[in-house]
Amino acid sequence: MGATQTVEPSDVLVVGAGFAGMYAIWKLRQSGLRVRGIEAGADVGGTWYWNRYPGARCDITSMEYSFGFSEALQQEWEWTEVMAPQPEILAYANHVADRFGLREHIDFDTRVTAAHFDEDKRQWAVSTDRGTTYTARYCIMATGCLSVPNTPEIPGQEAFAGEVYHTGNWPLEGVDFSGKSVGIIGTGSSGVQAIPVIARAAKHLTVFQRTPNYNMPANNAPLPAEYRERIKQNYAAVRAAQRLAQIGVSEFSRGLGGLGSYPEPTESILETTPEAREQALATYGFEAIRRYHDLAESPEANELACEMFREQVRRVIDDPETAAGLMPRGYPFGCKRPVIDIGYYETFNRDNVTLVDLRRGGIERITDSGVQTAQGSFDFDVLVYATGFDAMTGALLRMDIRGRGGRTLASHWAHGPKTYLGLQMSGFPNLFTVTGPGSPSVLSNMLVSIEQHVDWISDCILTLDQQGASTIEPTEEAEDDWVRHVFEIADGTMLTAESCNSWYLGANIPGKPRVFMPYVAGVGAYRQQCEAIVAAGYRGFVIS
Ligand code: FAD
Ligand code: N01
Repeated sequence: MGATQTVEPSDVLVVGAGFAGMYAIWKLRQSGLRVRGIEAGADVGGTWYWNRYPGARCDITSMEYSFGFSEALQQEWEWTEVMAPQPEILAYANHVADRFGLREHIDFDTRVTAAHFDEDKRQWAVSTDRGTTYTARYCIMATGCLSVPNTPEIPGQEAFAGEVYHTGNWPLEGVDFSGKSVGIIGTGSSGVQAIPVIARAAKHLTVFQRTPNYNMPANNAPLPAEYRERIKQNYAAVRAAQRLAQIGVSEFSRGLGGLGSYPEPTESILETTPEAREQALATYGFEAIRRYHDLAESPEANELACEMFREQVRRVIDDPETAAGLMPRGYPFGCKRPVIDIGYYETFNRDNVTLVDLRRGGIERITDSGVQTAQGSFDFDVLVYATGFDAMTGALLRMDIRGRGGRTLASHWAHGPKTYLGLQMSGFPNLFTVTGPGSPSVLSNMLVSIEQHVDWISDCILTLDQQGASTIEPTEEAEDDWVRHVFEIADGTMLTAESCNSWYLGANIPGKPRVFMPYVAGVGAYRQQCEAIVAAGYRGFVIS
């Protein structure tokens, strides 16, 4: 594999030092295993290390988007906002690394380029861009679902003479926008978070929007000390509830003060009158459509809600043409990951912000001074790509991963990702993925899913060691059945609608197979299946 230096063997290699890799290193070391972490970045934090763009923050309550494995940790850490900003989440990651002494077990600034399974030695050989080769019995890919920024290929890209940034790979030292004109491409979660903040800092901001979203207000706020204490006192119950909840967020946040929560969906929109809908809009604004429980049940119900949403855009935006440009159309509410915002729509009422609705004429090329579209050219000093990620499979497929018989992961996944439980692939023994495709993953509170996967993997490795076994991998049949199951339960829902071009489906990357990747049954139901499979002697796996 062209390596020049071999590192001392480990029991387990962990690739990636975001929350998944950090927890995996801690957990497996608790069991006395020799563990080595390898991370492309210069420090821990993963998502929160790379995504330093202005406005970045989580969109679920931080009291829940945090580790539950250590009572001392969750009692000592003080979140200051309902949804913590990126610097605070990164500080938390650093605190976890310091507290549990993780850094000494991680090689930073090191990117894994290949991982090959040696069938004779029954071990993985992992090579890196530093020319090092690591070997281990087990390899855990904690490489992240949203860790490969996507920069779309647009003609003329290299010609732009100003500064260029991507939200998913933001400079450590930050960016000074003062006195500068800025163009931003993309209005997904990253763009929607960054746009209001950049608009306040820059001389002028031009927003290139291809698809408007159904954005919801974040309802962020400073975290009252009393609320924080109540959650802390109830943490055991909060964590237990998360593990069984549909998306890994407990009802406690709502019960304990209603912070960061949405209205309960208690009504049928199909049974409302126009007057009742008007009343709901007047009372709840954009969140009015959260009140209805039947939006997923029929296209008619969904479209009624979408029309309410557009009406609210009309009311909030001063300029009718800009309002029309911000109105989502032609795809259902709920088919993409919900986007939460803080003052996004109001930003378009500022004098220094211009919306370019690309539905009226798309981007043709990037020039030395800006962007040329079919509706005119726009010049600026700084270009920001908020164009998302090659999600879920991107980080794994960028490595040359080879299992039994030299079979590549790229060929195994040629028609879309195939896994058993999102944890393992047939023909790739002792290789594990954390929050891999085929698990609830990005449809859940990721910290809850990360802890569940790492615990499962850790138990699995210890079980093998106790049995004196050396390899585990799923059967092809179990993998095929799981892939079919994952597809079947998503099929027919809004998530897979023809009109939906979400990254869940890989639709944001040209040429990527259109396959719905996460598992929609929910965190609790999935956990129960994982546990039942273990209880049945690792049903669907071959242990040898
Ligand atoms: P990551 O944090 O992505 O870490 C993976 C690490 O692997 C990275 O550091 C990367 O450098 C490294 N790596 C990848 N490939 C290689 C390689 N070949 N060699 C070496 N190292 C490699 N989820 C939620 O549940 N709630 C939220 O509110 C939320 N907000 C988010 C906001 C943003 C801006 C983004 C981008 C994502 C958000 N997510 C959220 C999802 C988030 O990715 C997860 O919550 C979580 O942080 C993922 O942790 P991870 O360790 O699995 O992956
Ligand atoms: O990426 P996205 P993101 N020309 O793929 C546009 C998590 N996250 O980084 O919709 C013009 O959602 C693209 O347009 P379209 C969260 O899971 C969470 O924003 O394809 N435009 C879209 O508008 C999230 O879902 C938070 O038509 C182009 C945008 O770029 C995930 O990360 C914050 C284009 C990409 O949106 C990804 O979010 C941030 C082109 N050629 C991220 N190519 C929280 O708040 C792409 N676009 C927790």
